[in-house]
Amino acid sequence: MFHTQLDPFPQNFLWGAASAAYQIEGAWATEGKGPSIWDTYAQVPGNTFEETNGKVAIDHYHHYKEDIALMKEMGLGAYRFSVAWSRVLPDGEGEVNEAGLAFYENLVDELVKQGIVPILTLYHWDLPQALQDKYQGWEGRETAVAFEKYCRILFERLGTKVTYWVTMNEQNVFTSLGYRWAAHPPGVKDLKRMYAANHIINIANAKAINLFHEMVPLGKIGPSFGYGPMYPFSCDPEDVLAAENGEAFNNAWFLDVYCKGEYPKFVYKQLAKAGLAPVVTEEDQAILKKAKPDFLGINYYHGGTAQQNNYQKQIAEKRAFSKVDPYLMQAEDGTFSPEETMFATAENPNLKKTDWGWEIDPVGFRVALRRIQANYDLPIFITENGLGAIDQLTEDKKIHDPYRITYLQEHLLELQKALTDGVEIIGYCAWSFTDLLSWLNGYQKRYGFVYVDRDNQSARQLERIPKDSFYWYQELIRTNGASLISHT
Ligand code: BGP
Repeated sequence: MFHTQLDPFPQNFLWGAASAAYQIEGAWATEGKGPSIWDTYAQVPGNTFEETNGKVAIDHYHHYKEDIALMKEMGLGAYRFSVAWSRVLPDGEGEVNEAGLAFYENLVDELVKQGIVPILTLYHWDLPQALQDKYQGWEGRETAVAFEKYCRILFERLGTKVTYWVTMNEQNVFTSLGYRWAAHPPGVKDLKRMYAANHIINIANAKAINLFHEMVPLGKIGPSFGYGPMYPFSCDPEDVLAAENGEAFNNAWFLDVYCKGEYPKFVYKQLAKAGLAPVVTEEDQAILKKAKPDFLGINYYHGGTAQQNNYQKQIAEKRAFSKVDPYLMQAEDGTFSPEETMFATAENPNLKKTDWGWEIDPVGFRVALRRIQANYDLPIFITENGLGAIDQLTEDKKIHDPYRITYLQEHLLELQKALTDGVEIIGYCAWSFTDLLSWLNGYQKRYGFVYVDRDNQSARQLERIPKDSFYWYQELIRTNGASLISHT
């Protein structure tokens, strides 16, 4: 599809950048903050890359004014950050830590003072350790109740100052890394527990949205989902069906609950057959149905490619030898998960990759935006998109990162095409404003517009140095996106 001329970006388009508390704040045990599951997890040798952790991170807790001054210099319109739950409620549900809350009040005040729109994420993966210990974290319904309490405190204190709120960051990612692959806390490999926790998180998300609509009628709230469109590997109808299955399992399973208040029937049925479906009460259904997000936050890095798998043949063989339902057999012997029987993933030969093997797919960004609009018809806020790379600091203290500029340029051009197609997009937050801690890749995988001088072993002076991409984005913001086309 080709447009002879692209629509300009809307006048009120929000040009932003994003971060998350654990990845930048440091001050992990300062002024009353309680430990989070990430503080605990990162202390176990072998859990993270070269034992990196967020104890100091880039010490944004003590440098936030300096960081906001750089945002102001850049002309940034919006800044997405997350609140560390255990800084506000050290044990997750009891006494408020006023010093912790004050940090976020000051941060928001400073942003507003500098004319930057704050976007507040309520949960970016750092669950209070106390809730993990008491209630098995997201597996306990008590944690959803505690989340509602925590949200109430923030809505009360910041509801008049912050318009945009994000509930859960990438529920799809943190549940699968936490419970399918044991690569994030709580370090479990158990699909039944994953689907059970995922359901409680859905309830927590819905409770937060419902409460927000009572308490902050002028605000906007929605989850941020890590969306990757699924492509069929070929036009073989079996591959097309595999891609449909991939979309359903990877995306609709989450987005339908957020936007329609119910699980997609197809996926639920397959999980039920395998004994993996979550228990959904009538009360749950009512909570989910009532919660309508005002926008969808989308984090876009890449999609995936699906092809038919060879499990069908194996299942048929199993069926021939057994009277047991093959889905149940899979669940019991752990050989297959239901989605593994429905699609296999493949490499896309058309796409280049980052140094960390992530596909680079700007057109997939447009595909994603179009599909989301078509299926859910909500305004979209891009809450993350960016390139992780190894940057070199030159002797004269510069960082030349043309690869990052190219990546962002190509993605934003596709976003502009999607806008021209008719997709409603509120704003775009690049990941990330400063360099920060990558959950599993330490400090050498850098995403920021601003270089932070530290490495995996030493925090050094944490000097902030704008990269070439900083000035490129500054110009883009100044021209409200017009420089995108003139540079193409
Ligand atoms: C998203 C997370 C971010 C950030 C980003 C880059 O999934 O929401 O917190 O970490 O991915 O990921 P990584 O640091 O693994 O490269």
